[in-house]
Amino acid sequence: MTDLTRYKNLADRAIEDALQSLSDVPKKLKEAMVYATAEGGKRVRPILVMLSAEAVGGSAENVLWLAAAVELIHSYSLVHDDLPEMDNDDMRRGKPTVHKKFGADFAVLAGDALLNLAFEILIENIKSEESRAAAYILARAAGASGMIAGQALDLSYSLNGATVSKLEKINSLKTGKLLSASAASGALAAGAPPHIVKALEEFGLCLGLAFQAVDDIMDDGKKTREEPNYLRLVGETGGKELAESYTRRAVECLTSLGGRGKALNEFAKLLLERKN
Ligand code: GRG
Repeated sequence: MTDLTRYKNLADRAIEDALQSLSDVPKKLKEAMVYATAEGGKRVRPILVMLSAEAVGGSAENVLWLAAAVELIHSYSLVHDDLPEMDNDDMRRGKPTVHKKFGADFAVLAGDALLNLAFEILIENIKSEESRAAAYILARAAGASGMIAGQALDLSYSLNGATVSKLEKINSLKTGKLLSASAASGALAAGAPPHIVKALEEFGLCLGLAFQAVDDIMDDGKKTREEPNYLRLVGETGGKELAESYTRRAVECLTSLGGRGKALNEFAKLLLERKN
């Protein structure tokens, strides 16, 4: 089993460095940004970037810029998602949400600034055609036809008329896009050929669907809004079965990588079994 500690530490340090390198940031804004990104996050997306790069013969260190950028985007999305106007959550990662600690005004600003920092990192690291394409994949995935589209559809989706296939569509945007872009951009920046990038993109998408199904099951009863999720639509057993089947689909996408897909395969199974 691949030891993921090294990848998590690399991601933690890259995010810390990115935040520390910021100058002339008002104190409370910086504190909110650090708070939103520090401890507690599993760093799933950065790990996926690094494992995908290694699976195609690249190095984790060389894609740290992508790893940091995707985690900053993910962190901003959580800060905004927790706001009263969205999911209205008081707690995240076992501590008060950013708006509970710093106020909604600073939570909005901290989220904006994290997203902007991600783009600064991406632009600074565009040094080749591959890195440009990798940065673009991430930018598109986070945008109005990607993660934000998923969030928009999610907000207007009610239990009335909900189906698994509609839910799949929303989740593939809301959660799948960023995971898919993590895998594809990591591989692309490491020089993978188009058919491998495509396979990893599909891997990330299926992984995202599995990830969201597991998340829904774990979130049981914590949601304030009666939104459709796998638990409400198909129950705990049905949700687990779906998560398993999405994971199987994800793992099948790794066939073309042969033995080099082992760490990604193990990672997919670890995410399926996770308890937080
Ligand atoms: C633009 C106003 C505005 C808001 C953006 C786009 C968006 C809000 C939110 C994204 C949607 C979202 C929060 C999807 C949920 C994905 C998910 C399962 C998050 C939890 O991810 P983990 O478990 O979190 O990786 P950790 O804490 O480990 O980092």
